[in-house]
Amino acid sequence: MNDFKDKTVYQVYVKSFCDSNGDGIGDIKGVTEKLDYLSGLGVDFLWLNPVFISPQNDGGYDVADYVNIEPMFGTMDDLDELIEKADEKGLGIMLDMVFNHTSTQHEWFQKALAGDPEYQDYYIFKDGDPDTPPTNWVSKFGGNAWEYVPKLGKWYLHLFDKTQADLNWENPKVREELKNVIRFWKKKGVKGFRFDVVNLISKPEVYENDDRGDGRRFYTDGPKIHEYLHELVHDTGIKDMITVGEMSSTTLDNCIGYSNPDNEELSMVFNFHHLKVDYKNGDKWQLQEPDLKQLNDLIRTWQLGMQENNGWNAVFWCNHDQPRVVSRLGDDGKYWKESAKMLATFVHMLRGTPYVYQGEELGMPNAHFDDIDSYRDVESKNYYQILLDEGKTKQEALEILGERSRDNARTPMQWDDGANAGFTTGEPWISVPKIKPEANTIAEAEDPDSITAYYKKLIALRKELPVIAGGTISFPESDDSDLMIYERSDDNDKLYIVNNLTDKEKSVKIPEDFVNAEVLIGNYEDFKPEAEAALRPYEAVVLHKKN
Ligand code: TEU
Ligand code: CA
Repeated sequence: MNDFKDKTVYQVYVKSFCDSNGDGIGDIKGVTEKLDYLSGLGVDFLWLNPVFISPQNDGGYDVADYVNIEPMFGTMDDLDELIEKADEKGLGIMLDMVFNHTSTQHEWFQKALAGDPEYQDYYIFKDGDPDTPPTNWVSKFGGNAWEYVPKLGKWYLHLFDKTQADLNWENPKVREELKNVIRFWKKKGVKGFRFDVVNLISKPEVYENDDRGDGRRFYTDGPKIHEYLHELVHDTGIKDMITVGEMSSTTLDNCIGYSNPDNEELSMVFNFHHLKVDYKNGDKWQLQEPDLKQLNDLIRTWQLGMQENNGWNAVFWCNHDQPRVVSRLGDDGKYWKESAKMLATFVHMLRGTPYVYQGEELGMPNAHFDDIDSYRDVESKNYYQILLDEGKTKQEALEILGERSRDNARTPMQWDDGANAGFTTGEPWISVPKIKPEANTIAEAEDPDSITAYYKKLIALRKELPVIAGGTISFPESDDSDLMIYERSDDNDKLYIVNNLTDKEKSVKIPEDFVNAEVLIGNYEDFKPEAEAALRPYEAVVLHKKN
């Protein structure tokens, strides 16, 4: 079930990738136009963010019709063409299945609103009086997670925006409808699926207040989650396709369950624990410096835990919800190139299937927006208001958004250094960051030492040297959390990977076996693999020996 170890997935946030018709919004034809660029990177799959009919209250994660294309992104013919042309270049298309909730514009929800009890049972409606929501659960986008519908005298659950109503997976009809969506796209020739917040679909039997938190403990990795996933995958016959689940606030044990091939659930999972090491008190909206000790511990625990139990991770730093990693854990100023390459090495040498998010391979930085009007994301706008209500000044609130907003990742793909970075000939729906115009595809194609060139090497090495895809991972004893060190090994080869996570010079002890070993790849010239080796700021190096 896991033939995806030597593959690399590239994520395309269609809305910001390439605009083919000058309306300022990226579209499916734009992706087709750039297939040469994408296949040139050496990646195997393209995961497209949702392109289905949607009012776009949450960037397409509010789906109103799962089997038709949102006109701003193009037509079904456009998607058919993309699937076909991508296939010719050896690129498989993966679609994003948002099955925890639908848009309130979806026909099912509209029928429910019109009073049809059959469709009310597609969602989670609870009777109640208008002043007291059924529980105190908090929406991931802020505020209470229930919305009252006066004419029905009922509340409905929305773990995200109030226009994203949670589906009732207890209802077998709902499960069958969603299977039909998978069957439809499978027939179209898509090669895989990403399942949005899929570990939130199984809700508890009893809805009760959470006296210790925001309610997530009741529905995260919920009671029937493994059963539902197995059923979805088994009944649609997709167990041999690439499938990745987005797992919100999950546990290692559950992720082993989701991805161990014996269970016939998913081929791999995303978790986000390593992307919370700069959350103060676990709160995304409170800033702190990244805790490198915690980062080291999390990587070690998850890598070893998944390995021991035959689980499989999707490994990544970036997606459309996360700030740009070079700004976050690296340095988008002085050590821009070095830190971007080090972070790439870190992820691509781990045990797991790597995901590259558009623009990451260019070292695109955070948006660095300095006014609220530049933001587009519903979560960012909600939290701006919440932060002001909590007593923060506008300046403070903007500073937090500057670090944490999802829009940091959603700025236009930088094709060149011209107007709007070559993304559109019109007015882009969101602006290009002011810094780093040099992070563009033309400049990087010309520079053999570019961040893109480095990503290409990493992606190619995965196919050339099997130990990267299939080797075991181990972690030497180390008490220096400024460094991320690990070893990969199979019958033929072994690798020693050292990453300096800081802008300081560091020294590292190289084990005897690897002293004077070949440097497979690194982000500086002339690394000397001596017993006591010197590392430059953000230096990454992979040492290679025959086993
Ligand atoms: O995201 C799930 C999710 O919980 C987050 O990454 C979320 O953006 C973050 O926790 C908020 O602080 C997925 C999609 O990737 C995201 O774009 C959607 O908004 C969300 O589900 C709802 O469909
Ligand atoms: Ca367009």
